[in-house]
Amino acid sequence: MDIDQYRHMINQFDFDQCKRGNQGFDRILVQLFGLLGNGKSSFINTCKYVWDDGEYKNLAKARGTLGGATTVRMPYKLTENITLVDNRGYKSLDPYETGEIFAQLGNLLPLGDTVTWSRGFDLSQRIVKAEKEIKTSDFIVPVFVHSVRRSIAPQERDELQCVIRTAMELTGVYPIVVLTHKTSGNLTGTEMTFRNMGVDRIFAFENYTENDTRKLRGRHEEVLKFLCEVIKDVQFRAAQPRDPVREMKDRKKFVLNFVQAREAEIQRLNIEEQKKREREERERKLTAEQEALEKRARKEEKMHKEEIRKQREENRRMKEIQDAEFRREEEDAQTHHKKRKKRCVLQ
Ligand SMILES: Nc1nc2c(ncn2[C@@H]2O[C@H](COP(=O)(O)OP(=O)(O)O)[C@@H](O)[C@H]2O)c(=O)[nH]1
Ligand SMILES: [Mg+2]
Repeated sequence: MDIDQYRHMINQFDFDQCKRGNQGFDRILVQLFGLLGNGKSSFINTCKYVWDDGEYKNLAKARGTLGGATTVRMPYKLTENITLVDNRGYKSLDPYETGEIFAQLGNLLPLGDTVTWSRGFDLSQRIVKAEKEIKTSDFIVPVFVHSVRRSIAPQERDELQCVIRTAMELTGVYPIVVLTHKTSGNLTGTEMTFRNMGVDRIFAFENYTENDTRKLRGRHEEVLKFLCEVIKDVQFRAAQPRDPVREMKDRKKFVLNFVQAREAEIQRLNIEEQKKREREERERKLTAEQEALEKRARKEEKMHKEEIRKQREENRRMKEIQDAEFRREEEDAQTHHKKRKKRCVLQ
């Protein structure tokens, strides 16, 4: 296909034209998710730039500092039937952030709303509250955005795989992976990492950015090809019997269960931590008591030894006194005896 054919396909896409009709769907929601600063907003800008074919605009507010600044779940309409969503990027894959990711991906939180990471059951409450505002007619296509500049550590690989698998269970489809910065990193290695996670649709791009807006046919073509692949995927999935209302309910149930399991796990970990702290405190007290006892025993033994030493000293002193007394008495007796003898001689 050439550029015009791609454009035609994208422009013509309509759920009414799908094999089984629209089945209740009226829009493809290309849901971008991924770590902060990996190029989600830039990819939206790129898609808009290519599709609108006008001036480059930083519509999705891609940011250079701290890797990104998207805090609102923003929709960007591409065609009548295709909208791209710039979901809030996350910093880490902790259970709170992943809970929010799944709520966003499941389209359970309103578009255009500020996304805040929340603790406890707050997320469940927000999902329940948002229920009336959310359209069930959106057909979700999850797209994970990752920059090849970022290497993936082994532990992160497992976490990523878990997030991608859960996204698959939630939306019923393996997320498409979009690799950005394709000319300035280890593209082959990164592709391999995602393939090993079970991802089979990977697209690599060099995004158009404010510093790089020169239109390139190859780049334009790749973006249009990506959008056509999204459409083909949707057409394939929409050829099966679908029920958007039930699917939305299932997604809601899935995320609420996730939050509940997360809270139960956090509670279990908290109890374990509390028990560990109590055990450590008890052990610390026992050790302190033991040490105090030993210290007292050592002190008593020292005092006892000191008493014995003093007693011995006293005994020795008494003996010396007695000996001295005895010697003096003896000397006195001798002197007395000599005097008597002398007197007798004189008489
Ligand atoms: N050279 C180049 N820069 C990119 C590419 N994608 C994103 N950037 C830059 O990377 C930074 C973060 O991108 P951004 O789109 O804000 O990331 P987000 O947080 O995922 O939305 C911005 O400075 C972008 O200009 C790319 O493919 N090539
Ligand atoms: Mg962003």
